[in-house]
Amino acid sequence: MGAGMTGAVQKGALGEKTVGSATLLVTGGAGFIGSCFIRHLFEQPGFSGKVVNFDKLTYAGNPANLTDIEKQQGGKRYFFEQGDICDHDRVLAVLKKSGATVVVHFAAESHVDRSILGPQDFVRTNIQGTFTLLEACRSAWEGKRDVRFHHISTDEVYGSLGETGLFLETTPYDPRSPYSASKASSDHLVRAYFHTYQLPVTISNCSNNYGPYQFPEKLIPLMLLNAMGGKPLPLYGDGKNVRDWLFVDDHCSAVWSILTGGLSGETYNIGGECERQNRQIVEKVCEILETLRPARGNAALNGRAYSDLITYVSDRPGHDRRYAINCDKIKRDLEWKQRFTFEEGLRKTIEWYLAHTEWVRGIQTGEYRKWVETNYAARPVP
Ligand code: NAD
Ligand code: TDX
Repeated sequence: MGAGMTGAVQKGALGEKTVGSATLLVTGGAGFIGSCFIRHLFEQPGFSGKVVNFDKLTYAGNPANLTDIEKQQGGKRYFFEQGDICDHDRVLAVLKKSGATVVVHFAAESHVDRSILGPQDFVRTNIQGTFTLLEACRSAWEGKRDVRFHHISTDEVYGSLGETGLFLETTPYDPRSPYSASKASSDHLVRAYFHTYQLPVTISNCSNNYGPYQFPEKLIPLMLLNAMGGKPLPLYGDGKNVRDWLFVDDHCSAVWSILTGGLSGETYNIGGECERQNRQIVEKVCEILETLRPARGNAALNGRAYSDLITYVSDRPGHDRRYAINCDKIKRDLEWKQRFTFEEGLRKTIEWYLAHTEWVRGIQTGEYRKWVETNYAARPVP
């Protein structure tokens, strides 16, 4: 276990020069958002440092998400370490060997429906794993300056909104699923390490992401691939639950802004300012798909339109009704803003899935099929 950090807590920002020349340990870098973030780093003009991607490669982790980076930077500025964030000795050894001074912590079990069917992995990875990482950083960084632990969290920790209102950084936590409860718990641990041990930390709470490389258990890629295959598009409940959608590149640019300009001990909300009901999302996916790959040319549709596949199924237990983020703080303090409108981001996403059939085939393995059977066979139409 780590010793205490020494010295007064560092309140300032690290700055682009410090982060730009550092070695970053990115946990969960083989997942959807983590891989996009690593790609984003190497596209940053201000980044000349190194990246260690520490990932267990669960069902959601896929080295194929970073084939391009492995080719361009592998062995020079990009290094992959397969490992479990719950393994203290391994994490500490990698931290020490790499000399990483910035940790960007994406690794998590991330799917709400899986947390309902099997919460144990969520408690282990999201809580125990975050605790283990914090302990390893406390130990490896003792006496060091210019270090930073950035924790990636979610808007789901704030609970469920009614028709009005927005989540602020100061909104009290009210998680309602095993997933959000485990993320809330990890956020509390991160804050506790700041106050108790002066570990320099930042936290971001982000709304729903979408974009290329997202595992097709989540709403948008699931609906897209089902539509292409002529399968039902299963909307939970009345389909009117609201999420705030953010294109994944915009999430990554926000994390970069926080790493370089964010103040230690601070929390930043990140959102798309783009509220949509689930049924509107699915209708939009069908609409764009009709323009890019008309259903009449798709034998699996058998004469139907994509939207004819929309099916209302039984609801997710404890289904949060509405999420919506107020992200004024990051816009004001760090001059971040979203670059992609929902229409642009969604079109780019759909074009990407249509162009990457090999990636899609690779993902739709036995494990994925098993999940789809488990989750949807138990969901009769109400
Ligand atoms: P993902 O499920 O696509 O990827 C998670 C990654 O973590 C995978 O590569 C997996 O192999 C790895 N991982 C899981 N358990 C691990 C362990 N014990 N040790 C090491 N690696 C492990 O998730 P994502 O959608 O990219 O989400 C990344 C982070 O962002 C998560 O912390 C999630 O809570 C948060 N987040 C996601 C969204 C979203 O809409 N997807 C929104 C807000 C916040
Ligand atoms: O088949 C489906 N039918 C359906 O109606 C699926 C998979 C989802 N939904 C609904 C449930 C939600 O209201 O769509 C909405 C989005 O569902 P998910 O894609 O599973 O995302 P959500 O539960 O909102 O959580 C996501 O955003 C916050 C991420 O998975 C989390 O990791 C993140 O923290």
